[in-house]
Amino acid sequence: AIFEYAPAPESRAVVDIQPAYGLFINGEFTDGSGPTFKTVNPATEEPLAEIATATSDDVDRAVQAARKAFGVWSALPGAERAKYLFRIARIIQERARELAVLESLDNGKPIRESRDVDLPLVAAHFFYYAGWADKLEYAGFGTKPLGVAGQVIPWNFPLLMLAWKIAPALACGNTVVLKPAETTPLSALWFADICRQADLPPGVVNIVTGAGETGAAVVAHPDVNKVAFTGSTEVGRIIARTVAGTDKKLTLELGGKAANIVFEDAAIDQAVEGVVNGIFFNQGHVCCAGSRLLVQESIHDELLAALKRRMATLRVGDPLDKNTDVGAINSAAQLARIRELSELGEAEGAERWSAPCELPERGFWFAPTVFTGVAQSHAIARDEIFGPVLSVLTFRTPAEAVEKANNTPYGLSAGIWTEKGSRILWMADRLRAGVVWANTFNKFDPASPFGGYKESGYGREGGLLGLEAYLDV
Ligand code: TXE
Repeated sequence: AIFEYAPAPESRAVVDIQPAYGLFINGEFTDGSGPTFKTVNPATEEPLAEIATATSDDVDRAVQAARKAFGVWSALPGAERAKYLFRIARIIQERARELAVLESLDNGKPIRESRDVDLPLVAAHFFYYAGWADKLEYAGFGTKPLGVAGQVIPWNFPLLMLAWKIAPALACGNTVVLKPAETTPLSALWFADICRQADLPPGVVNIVTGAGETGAAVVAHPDVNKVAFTGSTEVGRIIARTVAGTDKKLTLELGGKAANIVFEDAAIDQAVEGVVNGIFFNQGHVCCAGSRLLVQESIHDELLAALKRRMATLRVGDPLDKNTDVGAINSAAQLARIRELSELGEAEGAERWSAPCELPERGFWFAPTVFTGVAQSHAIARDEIFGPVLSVLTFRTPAEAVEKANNTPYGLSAGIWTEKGSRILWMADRLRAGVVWANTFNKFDPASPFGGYKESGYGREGGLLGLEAYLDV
């Protein structure tokens, strides 16, 4: 077995969380110069730890450390860099249980997901890019790294987004200054500890915590050669403006409003599972979430009845209970946004149905919800809700499905459910989305490039193409 789990990782005792954490610069934890802030367990609202804020001076220290380390790291033979990455991957596997509990505490996601999805994928990304480190000449993008990569990541998959960013950067010989999201900084700090455990040379990976200003300081630093961002489209635009006119390379992975398209010939039970996974996985805090269900008119009632029956069986609650399907919303701010858009959905005339479930009194919670009778003009059909809320629209023909699916400024992902192979290919050709799944959803693999069209961003992460973002072509 790759992973050895104890039977019930429901106790936080497997994770030793200290009262306070500093920044990780040049291989050491150091104080930040800004005011500290608390990271909170979203399932209980209890504080987990006090976190440092990196000011622009602190960011400068981190970038200088990364700059100095770049000379050493980029000069190593690829096979040597690979050894470090393999070592990191193995330590992640060894510490998977601890990391899974930590991630669920800080983020609110069900332990079943952090244990079975996030952590295995995190390790897989390091293994995958470790394998490329000594084979870059075969990738076709050249072998020259860019320098210091400034990376800013969101809170929905804290450690996995870190892996997507750091693994390819290091494999190509770059060094890194990474800023995790302010609501989920812990697993990045644990990763810093793993870098020490792996004897990674100091300065190759630096972690600076803080809010948006810290991220802005990383992006704007003149000695940063490459910026990689995952987050909101709004902040993506700000970053694109900051980087414009400089020699920095930029990749952006932004929002989405994916259509999950179910045809009348689909295997209904399988499609229902895919729709549920598409929108309720990780509480819907997923950029590629299947947040719009496009269902062929002839099976609308049947599918909706089956979907509601299935939604009623979802267990919402304690993220550390291994039977939980849907955990806590990551923050009060995100909960407010989900509530606001859901209320707008009702006000605009869509019909709301929420799964009957008892939500805990403390913490940030939202019941799995579906809206029917949604029009394309409704806000819940256009805006990214980033929560466990599904908007249902109907179509009659494949052409109408394509038109509706593409009627969004986003273009990150889409799903097709049909038994007809030729229809899958016909649809996939016409859907303006970076990822198209057929008879499955939310499937990830480090060998497969991921990224968006249109306002979902540019550049690809993962796979061979993921190397391009970190090499001078
Ligand atoms: O995102 P932000 P927020 C979407 C989702 C969500 C909305 C708001 O719809 O409801 O965005 O979430 C850092 N310069 N997504 O406010 O602000 C910030 O500190 C540099 C989709 O959390 O974009 C954090 O580390 N960095 C998405 C990161 O950007 C800045 C995932 C993301 O936060 C910055 C998250 C600045 N000016 C939200 N301002 C996805 N694509 O998966 C903030 N940050």
